[in-house]
Amino acid sequence: PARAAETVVVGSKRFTESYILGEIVRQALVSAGVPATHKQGLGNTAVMEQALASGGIDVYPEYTGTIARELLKQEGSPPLAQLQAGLAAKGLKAGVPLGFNNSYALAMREDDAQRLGIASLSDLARSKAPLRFGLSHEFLVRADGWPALQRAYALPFAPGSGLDHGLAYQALAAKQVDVVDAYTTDAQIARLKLRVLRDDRDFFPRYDAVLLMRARLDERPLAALAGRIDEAAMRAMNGEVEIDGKSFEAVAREFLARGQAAG
Ligand code: PBE
Repeated sequence: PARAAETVVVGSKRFTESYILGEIVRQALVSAGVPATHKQGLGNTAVMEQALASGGIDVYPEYTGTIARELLKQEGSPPLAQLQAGLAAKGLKAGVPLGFNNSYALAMREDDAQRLGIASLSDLARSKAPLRFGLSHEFLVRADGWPALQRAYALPFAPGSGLDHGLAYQALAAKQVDVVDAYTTDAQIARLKLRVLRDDRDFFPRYDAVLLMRARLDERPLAALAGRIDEAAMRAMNGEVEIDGKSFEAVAREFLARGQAAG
């Protein structure tokens, strides 16, 4: 008898967008006849890399800038093709560029930003206002995170202790903190009327969403996802979960159904 196809294990990081994309990947595989499960919200980048290395997962949604800085310790904004050699040395590959960039940025409440005249990170560095920072745990320690950003702009602030990314927005809304690290496709940016500060020294690389996977995984069943999600579409799906309260599963299912209809 034919052996049952091996189940592909999809992973996701611990924030809304990653859960949605992980669910899209799982459902796309199942639709293509590939059995797949989704281990949701496993942790930060280091945890995900470990899970791929140990075989705990086979694929998860990641971002080119994160692969460059965190996995490969590369500078600049290397395009996908330039990441493959370094990934291959780790038994990994990246593929299926989804079609959007999701960058780190610093954000403030729009009214504060206006009152203080802060539009860019250089403006922030010049500000004498006693701003309280609410930065996510991972941002505080990443190569493309706070320590290097503080040096690049000479930011005269102490960041305080780390917050969960979702809780940082709640703290900002409750005026417990004044500056957070945002992800630029977060639905909370518009919802909470935040201003994303311009990165006028081009500190952050591009963070194009891709799928990071074990080198031996057959990515062909996922190829149709390439280029299918632009920034507006990703922001809208993040909002369907965070603002409208839909499940990751439903948002993914509706996304894939739209693709079917479009042919
Ligand atoms: N991002 C933007 C980061 C966090 C900020 C989604 C590219 C990441 O998960 O690596």
